[in-house]
Amino acid sequence: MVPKGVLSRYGHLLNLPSHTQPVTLLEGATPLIPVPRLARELAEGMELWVKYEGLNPTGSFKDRGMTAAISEALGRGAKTVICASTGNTAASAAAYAARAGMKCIVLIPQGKVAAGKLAGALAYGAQVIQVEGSFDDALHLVMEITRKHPIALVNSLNPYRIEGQKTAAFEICDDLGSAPDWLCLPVGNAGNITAYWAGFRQYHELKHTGLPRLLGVQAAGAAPLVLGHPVDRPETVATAIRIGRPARGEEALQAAAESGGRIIAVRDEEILRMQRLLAQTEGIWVEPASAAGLAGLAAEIAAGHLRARGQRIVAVCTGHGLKDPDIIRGLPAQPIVLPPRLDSLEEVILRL
Ligand code: AN7
Repeated sequence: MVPKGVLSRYGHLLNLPSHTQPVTLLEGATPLIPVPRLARELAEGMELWVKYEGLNPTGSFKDRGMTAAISEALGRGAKTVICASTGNTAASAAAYAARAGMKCIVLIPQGKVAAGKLAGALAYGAQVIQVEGSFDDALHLVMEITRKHPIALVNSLNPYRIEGQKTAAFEICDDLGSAPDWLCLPVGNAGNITAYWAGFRQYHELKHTGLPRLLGVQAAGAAPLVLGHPVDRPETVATAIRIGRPARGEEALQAAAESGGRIIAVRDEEILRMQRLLAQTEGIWVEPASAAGLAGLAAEIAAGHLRARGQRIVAVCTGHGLKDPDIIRGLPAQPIVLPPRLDSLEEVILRL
């Protein structure tokens, strides 16, 4: 089979203008991995899968929407694209812009972007600007500047980002044969949950695949959709979702409610515990934000709010663990150092 990106696989289902000129890194077709050992840790009799979006070309789900947004911008003749980002959007925009031969400018909150994401944006040749403020400040700036200058905005306010990101919902239905009972995912700027809901609804109308309930999960220190008001100084270890004014917040709340699901918050400790549990029971290492969906699922099951028995549940793990190596370097378990001697090695091994 010839490898394809999401536009050639699902383009006929996406609302993209005819001037769109495909720019792809063969994103999508990420694995839906059964995680039975983790499932047993959380509840009896539940079927659980991880949609491992960290395996996209730049290491996050953002590539699905970015192939669409950059393809549209290129076809329209844009020379420069811009975005605000907590990191993954920046790396993705930088890569697709490079492939399209366009300039890319990214605004990131100073000191709050994980090392692998900043490195990516620089490696792909973007002009990186650190803003002395939050993601929300950066997003405000790029919205203003794109009103004044002919620069294409590729944040998820761009409708083509949502079109591209719908393809993850299509893939899940194609892999399972129908929609799962629940879809759990992290929520930051709220583009992804909006796109999933649009994708599931479209597929259901077309193929009667059913609809999942959505469990959107924010970090407790950055949970405007749970609190019901913006958060001026969002804080969380999951820097990807350190967002206090989600651009598509209303749509996210509506999607969750329409689906019969909800948006909840989990503490940083729960996120980090789930990151470790997933890596150490299933061999799947994701960045902290990406463990939030599963952490929320675990919390809902433990609180008796979600009966998991007999349910088919998909957790979206949005970004790769390699994006944020510093989190792991801060954990108690670190390498030990030994002289190159057999007796020293034996001593350690016998203690394990
Ligand atoms: C790994 O890159 O907002 O709710 O600027 O990187 O659609 O925002 C990233 C968000 C979840 C939340 N998981 O998705 C950005 C940015 C990871 C992320 C989210 C992000 P949205």
